[in-house]
Amino acid sequence: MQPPVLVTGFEPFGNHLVNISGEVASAIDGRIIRNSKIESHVLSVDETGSMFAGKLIQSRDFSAIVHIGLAENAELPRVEMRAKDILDFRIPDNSGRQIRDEKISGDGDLFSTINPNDWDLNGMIDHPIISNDAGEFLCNETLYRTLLALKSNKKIPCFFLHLPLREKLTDPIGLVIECIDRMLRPECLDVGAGAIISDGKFLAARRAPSEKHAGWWEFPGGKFEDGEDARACLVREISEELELEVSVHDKIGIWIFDHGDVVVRLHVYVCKIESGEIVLNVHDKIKWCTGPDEVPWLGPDFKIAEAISAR
Ligand code: PCA
Repeated sequence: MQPPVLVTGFEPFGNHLVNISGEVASAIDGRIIRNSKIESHVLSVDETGSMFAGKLIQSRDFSAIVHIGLAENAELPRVEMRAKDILDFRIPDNSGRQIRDEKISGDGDLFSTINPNDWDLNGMIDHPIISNDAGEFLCNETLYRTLLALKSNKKIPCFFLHLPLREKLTDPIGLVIECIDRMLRPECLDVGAGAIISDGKFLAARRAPSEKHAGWWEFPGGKFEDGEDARACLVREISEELELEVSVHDKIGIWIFDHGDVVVRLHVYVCKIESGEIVLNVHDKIKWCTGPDEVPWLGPDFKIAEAISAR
């Protein structure tokens, strides 16, 4: 097992009788995600609560830290990327403390230690958005104090998830689990995938028996090499794999796909053959397709075939 994942939510505050954040945190206590057990705590909405995690991580090791809170005016879940060095409470906290326009440390804003570019946010439950403003109340204070305590240990992924009111969410537990999964999974590998189009058909290639994922069909392409962008990568990969010289045209889209051991970000572009005859170096068969259902695609390539067919 890996070290646990620390998840915190809050008690109700202000005129709220419930707080979705504390409920969700409690509901997932003890669950295991990618070999880490969730350890949940419901924090008091006051200075003690805001310091809880920062203190805990002085003596304990965690794989990831997720703070959850209620953003009463939000329409969508917010992935808070910045903790501001300011507190300005419109209402007193649960201990009666009301701070107006004061800095927390005076050292400036701090930033969450996650990389949401690797998260396929658009495909996640309840469509979370990136936010750079966690407010000036306890949620901001809590994230700030934890990031301050983490300053010397940037490797632990940590962020704050601000949830809207319960009725605006379809599956808050599912969303938090997805966020934790994203925090614990390996970083994305950038891969170019070429939709080689000729006479209105696109090329599918089957991976040879000696290759990983043998027998499955894919778009030709591969990992970016140092300094390459998607276009340069595609020109090189298609030359290596098929001995074709291609030109790279429109971008079809970007797909993030989790294979379990690796997570890939596929950059898909239309390619046209400029010269050469196909020689198969890593595949054992090709097919010119007109629709998405003609071969068994590897992982996300079916979705890509659908997107190409729809064009
Ligand atoms: N939301 C408040 C504090 C506790 C909570 O759940 C905030 O947004 O600061």
